[in-house]
This record gives sequence, structure tokens and C-alpha cells, in this order.
Amino acid sequence: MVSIRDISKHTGLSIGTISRYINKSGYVSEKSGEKIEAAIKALDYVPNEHARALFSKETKLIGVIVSSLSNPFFAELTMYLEQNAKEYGYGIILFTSDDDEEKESEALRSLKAYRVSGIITTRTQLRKELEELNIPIITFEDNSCSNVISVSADNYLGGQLAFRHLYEKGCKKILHIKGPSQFYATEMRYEGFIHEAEKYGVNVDVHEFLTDYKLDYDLKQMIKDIDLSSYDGIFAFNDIAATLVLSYMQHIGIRVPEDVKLIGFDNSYISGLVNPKLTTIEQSAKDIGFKCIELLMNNIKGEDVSQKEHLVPITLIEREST
Ligand code: XLF
Repeated sequence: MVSIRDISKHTGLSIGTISRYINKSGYVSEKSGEKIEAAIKALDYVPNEHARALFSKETKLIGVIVSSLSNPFFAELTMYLEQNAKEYGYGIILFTSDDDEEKESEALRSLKAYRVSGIITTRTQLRKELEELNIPIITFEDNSCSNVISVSADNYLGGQLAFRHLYEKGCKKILHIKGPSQFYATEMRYEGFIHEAEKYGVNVDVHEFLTDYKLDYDLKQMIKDIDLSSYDGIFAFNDIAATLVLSYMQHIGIRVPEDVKLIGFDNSYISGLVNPKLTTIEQSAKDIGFKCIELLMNNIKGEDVSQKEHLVPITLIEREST
């Protein structure tokens, strides 16, 4: 493979001059530039993007840290982040955190070593570290870092819509399966749901799941002690939790929607694959992926992103489970 060294031999110019020319990182005379161009053509030189990045200090790489790829919402989001980054000529380096501080911290260290141009994190546990990083960052689902731009779905409104929907369908004995209390987004869903129930004078029971979906975790253990048959409406904090509740109810002979109406959150693809198809609050992975990359790119380019908190609209998708 032809290298900068070969171009140097061919032209008689120093490696430094050639690197300055290729990376546009300093002065090179017109005459030398022409010589280098001719050598590039003659030797059919293709720049090594990584080496080029090391010289130019611009890697064209974005670091992405997602909570888990076993949750279809985050898998979809990752797909859209990658697609949108590509539109701007950037690639992504992906890490998963499993919502674990130590894993997230290792991922951040590696991303710094890769000298990425910017980072997108989801459900971060490392607020202080992010605030201190001198690099453009977008947090998805955390608005508590000062000076860091955040993107979230309108989770509070989502909770309100979920309650109103169950209420309009005639539910009176309602359960909310909420997400772990350290997740900002699911706390907002919970608050929206509960406040709306209070407005309508309806008492809601709440049961907290201690984790999001993990392939090696027995979520059924977390649900088997609840008497699901005593409810007529359930709002689960995401589609994964909702489909788990659905399959468990079917297993013990509770009919959905005849006995219990069920609503999830995300509108990830699994919500349309289960039977009955799940009613859910959509947070569009496509729109969120687009927004995160757009804001990060503006930030990388040094444009003013004075609005720090960005809410992406949500929509009720009514299907068979209600
Ligand atoms: O963090 C929340 C909980 O789960 C996230 O938006 C999700 O809804 C994804 O499934």
C-alpha cells in the first residue's frame, strides 16, 4: 500500500510537507503542492483515514454510548444515529453501558483515546464527568448536566396521554409498572401518569421494575407477586416491560384487552409484532436520532446551540391491547 513515505521519496519533499498538504494543516508552496498532486496520481495514493485523523486532529468519528442493544428501542436509535452521522460524513464508535457506571466510565475513557469529535450518551450515570469533558456532547434522557445539550421525548405528556387513554377506555382499577427510579425519562412518565390520574380523582397502584430489559435477567421474577387480575388497566414504562406483562398475563389466563387493557411506551417494532398488537406511546427513534446528530453537528461546527433542552413530540398509537 502506498504511504506518505513513498510520496516523499517520489517528490523529494519532506514527510512533514506532504502531511501538511494532505491534511490542509499548514503552508505548502504552490510548486510543492503541484508536485505532491502529481505523485498522488502517479502512485495512486489513497489516504489512510485513521492516520489522517491523527495528523489533522479531526477524526470524523462520533462516540455513541447506549444503555443496551437488547432493547429494540435503543437498537433502532443506534441505527438512526449511524445513518444520520453518515450523512455528515461521520462514522460512529459504539459502546454499551448496561446502565453501569463503571462500564460507562470505561467507554468514555476509550472514546477520549479514539479522539472522537463528539459523544452521544443515553441514560448517563456520569453527569459530573460529562460536564468536565471538553468535547461536544448530547445526552439522551438526562437534562441535569449543566452546559450539556439534552434531547428527550416529551415523557411527562406521554404519561398523561397514557392515563387519559386508559380512562377513556373505562379503566378504573389501574396499575402503573414504572421504570427504575434512577431513569429520568421513566420518572417523568410516572409523574405525568400519576398527576393526570389525580386530576381525574383515580387512585393508581404503582410497582417499580428494578431494571430495564436484560437478556440474562429474569423479569418474570419481578412480576409474579403482583395480582394482575385485580386491575383493568395497566401502563408499563416501555414496550419491553409491556410485552413481558402481556405474555405473563396470557400465561396465567388473563385476557388482553377483555379483562385488562395494556399500554406501553416507545412504539418499537415489537409492539406491532405481539398478539394482540400493543397500544403504545410513540417516541420516534428516527426523529430522536435525527435531532441528536443535528445538534451534535452544530455543536462540533461551533455554532451557537443556546437552547440546552430539546423535547421530541410523542404520539398515542392505538392498537388492539386497549
Ligand atoms: O429510558 C427509557 C426507558 O425505556 C427509554 O426511553 C425506554 O423507553 C426505551 O425502551
